[in-house]
Amino acid sequence: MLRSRRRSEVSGGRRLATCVLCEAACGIVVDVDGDRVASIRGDADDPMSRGYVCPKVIGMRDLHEDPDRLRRPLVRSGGAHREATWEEALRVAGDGLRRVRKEHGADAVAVYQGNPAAHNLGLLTVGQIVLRSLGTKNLYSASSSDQVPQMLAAELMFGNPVLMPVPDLERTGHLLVFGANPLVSNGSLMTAPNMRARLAAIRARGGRVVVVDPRRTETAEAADEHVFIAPASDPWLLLGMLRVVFEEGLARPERWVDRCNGWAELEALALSTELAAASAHTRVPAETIARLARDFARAESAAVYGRVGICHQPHGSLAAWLLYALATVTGNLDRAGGSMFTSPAVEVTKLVRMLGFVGHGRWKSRVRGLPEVAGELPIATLADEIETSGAGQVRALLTCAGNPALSAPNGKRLDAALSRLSFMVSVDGYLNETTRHANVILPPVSPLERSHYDVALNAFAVRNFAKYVPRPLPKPPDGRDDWEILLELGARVWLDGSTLGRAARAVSTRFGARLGPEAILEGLLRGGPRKLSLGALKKHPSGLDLGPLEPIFPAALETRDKRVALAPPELLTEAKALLRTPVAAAERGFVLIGRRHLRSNNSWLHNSHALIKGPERCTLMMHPDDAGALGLGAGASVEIESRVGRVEAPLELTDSVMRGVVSLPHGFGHGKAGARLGVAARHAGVSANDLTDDHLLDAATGNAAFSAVRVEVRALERDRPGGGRP
Ligand SMILES: Nc1nc2c(c(=O)[nH]1)N[C@H]1C(S)=C(S)[C@@H](COP(=O)(O)OP(=O)(O)OC[C@H]3O[C@@H](n4cnc5c(=O)[nH]c(N)nc54)[C@H](O)[C@@H]3O)O[C@H]1N2
Ligand SMILES: Nc1nc2c(c(=O)[nH]1)N[C@H]1C(S)=C(S)[C@@H](COP(=O)(O)OP(=O)(O)OC[C@H]3O[C@@H](n4cnc5c(=O)[nH]c(N)nc54)[C@H](O)[C@@H]3O)O[C@H]1N2
Ligand code: SF4
Ligand SMILES: [Mo]
Repeated sequence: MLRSRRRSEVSGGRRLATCVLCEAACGIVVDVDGDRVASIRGDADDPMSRGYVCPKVIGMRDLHEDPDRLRRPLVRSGGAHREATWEEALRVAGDGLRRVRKEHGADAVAVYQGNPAAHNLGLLTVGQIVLRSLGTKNLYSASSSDQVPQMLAAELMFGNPVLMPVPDLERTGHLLVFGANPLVSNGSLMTAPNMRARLAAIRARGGRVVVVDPRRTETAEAADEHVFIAPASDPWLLLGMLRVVFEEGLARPERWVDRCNGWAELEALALSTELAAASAHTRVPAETIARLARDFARAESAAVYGRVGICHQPHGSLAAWLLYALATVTGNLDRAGGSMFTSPAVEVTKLVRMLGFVGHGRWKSRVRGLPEVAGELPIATLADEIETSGAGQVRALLTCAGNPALSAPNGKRLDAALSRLSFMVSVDGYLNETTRHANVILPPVSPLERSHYDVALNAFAVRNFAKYVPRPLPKPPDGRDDWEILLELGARVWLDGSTLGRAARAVSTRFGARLGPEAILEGLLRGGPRKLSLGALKKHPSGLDLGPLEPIFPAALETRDKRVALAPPELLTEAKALLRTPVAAAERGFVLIGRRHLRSNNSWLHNSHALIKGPERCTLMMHPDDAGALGLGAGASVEIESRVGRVEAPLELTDSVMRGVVSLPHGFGHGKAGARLGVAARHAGVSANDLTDDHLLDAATGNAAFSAVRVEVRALERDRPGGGRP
């Protein structure tokens, strides 16, 4: 009876929602049949995605229905995890963290937040407040294996780390892409569903799309031009282009020169760049560098866009800065068709200022002295902080929506370090490579069971847009949102189990729950520039179009003098030093780069059969001529070795990677003991981050320089002539 009533409540349901699996944030229609998801399709009324969805959208259903997804908390006892009630799990988790904090201080408890936190309303509001108020210097996130170089450049130039320009795709006449593959990633720091159609539209109106990448990617194939570049050399290419811009009088000072500091310093730096040296470092012919510059500067309007490929470099912050500088000096910053800034309904710039994100270098990591950026330390040094004894040593860890054992540089070392922690808690829906080390795993509801507003992503949309969706499916009776878990856990860490502590906890959780993400969102919307409200948004269940991007400077500039800092001193100094570095003599081996797959998302979603099936993906791509020189044939298995580790993978020969470069996707390396990922374990692959180096970092931020790792590749011993194992 009860069951049939519940069924009828949701049966025949058609729910509007947002796909949270990538930054495109497509509008979806979820057809519900009983308590099962019958189908998911694109929402034609969503003003941003207009019915578009990619093949990955099926992950929203598979994730929801995955039998391996945890519905109840797990507590480790002995060597294995067992199910526990929420009361028990939260008590054990709270007691464990509080004990370490009390005995060893706030810094002894580290926090790591992963990528999906950026797609989660509760984690971006209540979650951030709780985690930041733990008062630990040991805050880490996936940002330092991703975008902090771009955040630093934005903060230094424009005054706020989230004031990052996005390409005005709807109007641009020329799109120059560095180190991004939006046809596969579906765009990042650029919410723009259906990139294939958007690129085609630019070309159809006579515009040009150019891609600079060490691999001829899916995006490069769809562009007018692809330029191979030696990995980690983008600052050289950008300096070369800037030289041509200034030397040939292609700069457009009229709009920006009076609103910038450092124009002359940037010009002098650019003019001191030798094109021949830029060419030698990048392996891009000097004529090509000059032509790229001319095409960009002479275009009616031009937008330059760069993503993880430019951040994963030892001079990633230089690359990010020079990219924004190129937009500025060619007159394309904050101008229709150029690199513009979104005006979101929630002022994320204010929110991050409130949360303490604005700033860098205010403190340093204990062991390696690496700088904080936006209040966080580089994930590359978490293992050092766990392994190195002394005051301030990390002894406990709280992870939330992250899988650093697979995603962090030198993941194998971090994986081993996790097993040495005295206590660990994970807020995550899976027992995976990271959470298997946790004493307690606290699983949130599935994305289809929670409400959503893209607080972060809306701030990087190529059109102004706002959309709120209530929970598409009812919350299961025993289910908890991420933010509820963190709020309750936070209360237990701050307050002990005494009667007074219990009473205070009850009040704080009840009060906090009343506040909740919706109440915070309501405040942010009403206090925002558009004075919206949840009520107003609910009248537009497919989303509210707020119009094309508009110029926002100088009013929105957050630098003290309201001017763009075109030559931030610390980056200028680093660039001058870079210009003095000679071209390295030909080194043995290869440079390793990564790649993403349309049907995947970092390390997760590999547990969906529909998404993972098909040919083996965790292959090492190599140019056929390089393979020939090594005597390696197609189908061979190879061992790949770096300073930090060694893995084996099947070889895939393709001339889409440049010579001297090999590519291995990250996010594999499943099948570890203690994890519970039935499907993924059958497609285990190896982890690229067992090769990447926790000592190869962006100089200014400590961001992982994944694209600068050198590896040796050789035939597996057992495949070598005369090899073989007894
Ligand atoms: N070699 C190499 N390494 C890389 C990269 C690369 O290009 N090359 N890319 C880097 C980049 S850009 C990133 S962002 C990082 C990602 O690094 P991470 O965020 O650490 O890793 P993910 O694989 O995204 O893991 C996401 C975790 O969140 C959980 N999860 C999913 N949704 C939710 C939710 O709603 N709530 C909670 N609580 N948990 C959830 C999943 O179960 C999974 O455990 O990897 C980085 N690592
Ligand atoms: N399907 C799918 N979508 C995803 C993800 C996923 O794993 N799968 N991950 C999500 C996440 S967390 C993020 S951050 C975004 C990332 O979004 P993107 O940045 O668009 O993702 P990538 O495909 O890693 O693109 C980076 C490109 O940089 C190139 N590259 C590597 N090194 C260099 C270099 O030194 N210079 C230059 N110029 N190029 C270089 C690589 O060959 C690659 O083509 O994607 C998101 N979307
Ligand atoms: S592009 Fe695909 S994965 Fe990304 S939001 Fe849209 S449907 Fe979801
Ligand atoms: Mo990312």
